Amino acid sequence: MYTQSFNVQDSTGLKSVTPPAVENPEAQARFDQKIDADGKIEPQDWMPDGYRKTLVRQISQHAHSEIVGMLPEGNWISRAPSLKRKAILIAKVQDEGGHGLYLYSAAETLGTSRGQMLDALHSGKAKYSSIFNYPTLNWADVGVIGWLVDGAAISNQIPLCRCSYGPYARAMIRVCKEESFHQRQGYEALLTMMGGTDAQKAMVQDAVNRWWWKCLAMFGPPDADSPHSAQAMRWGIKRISNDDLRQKFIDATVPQARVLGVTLPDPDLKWNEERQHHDYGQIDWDEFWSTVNGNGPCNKERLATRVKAHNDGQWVRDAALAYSSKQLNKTLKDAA
Ligand code: FAQ
Repeated sequence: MYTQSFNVQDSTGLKSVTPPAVENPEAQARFDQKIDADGKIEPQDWMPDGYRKTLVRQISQHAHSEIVGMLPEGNWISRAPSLKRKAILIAKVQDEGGHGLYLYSAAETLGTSRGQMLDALHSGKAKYSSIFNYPTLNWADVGVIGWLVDGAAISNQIPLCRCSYGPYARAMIRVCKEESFHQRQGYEALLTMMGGTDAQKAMVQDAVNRWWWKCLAMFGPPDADSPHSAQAMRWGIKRISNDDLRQKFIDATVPQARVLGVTLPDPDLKWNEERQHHDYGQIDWDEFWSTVNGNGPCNKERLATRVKAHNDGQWVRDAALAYSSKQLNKTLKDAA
């Protein structure tokens, strides 16, 4: 359903960028050669400063998204409608926490510590996905997050399995396998509700109406307004542009909505025979930027919850450090 294929047109509308200054011509030539040959850059390899910074920015934002992304669904663990749904939801939320940890580890290989990344999140300097700043109002929202939010995340993340930076690409392979289970469990939960009462069906449609446009915005600004895309694609970090991924996601989701029996809330959504893609309506980019800049419905609550969880966990980090220093002292004493 969500493939590695390149069956989208080459992006032509990317914002143009000035190539970064060359810091070390010989090393740069070796780096360029590897990128052109579709090779992998590893932590010990020389890399341009801009490449390192772009990766730390993207991977840490991605890690923060996974961790903050635990919150909207986590709210529903104690209210899941059955033991089976509760067990599935606990496993899913736990997986998202694991994804955050692989990603922080991948970013650490670039020389930025987890403490620095978390400080940037907690002080509001670092971004995380806009989608996690909206509330989960009823149980259907949990299914819709699985189907649409995880579906959008997979569409974006599958090409990252071929990212030019080795540790990120390898982390993404496992993440995508788990996201695939997340998408399916959400879709299956919604299929069950759509076979239920009229009230359940209305609940699913209401959740789809509230989440659809927000999911389309997850892919980031249009190519023409995306400051990072052109260079990130030149470096083989991003493989498919924001607009092309958005299009792929829409084309994959329309038939799934039909099977489910819901209407996607866009009167302009229709198949375009000439383009062999669906046309779709206008995304509200003002709302997107307002949310990204901290003014969405749940931004303050999400950040406060993360900061509190981090502070409440200080004793665990202190205990782990005290234990490891005790072990080190013991080893040194035994060796003396
Ligand atoms: N939200 O030039 P571009 C998940 C920012 S994981 C907030 O296009 P880029 C799993 C962007 O950072 C979801 N900010 O930037 C899950 C940049 O700001 P900066 C997260 C956004 O990096 C499911 C500025 O706009 N996935 O859902 C957003 O080339 C269910 C300009 O944008 C990833 O992070 C946004 N939606 O492309 C968990 C995947 N879009 O840094 C729990 C990896 C853009 O200049 C439950 N990341 N911005 O201050 C990426 O692929 C890319 O970073 C993009 C953005 C595509 C997100």
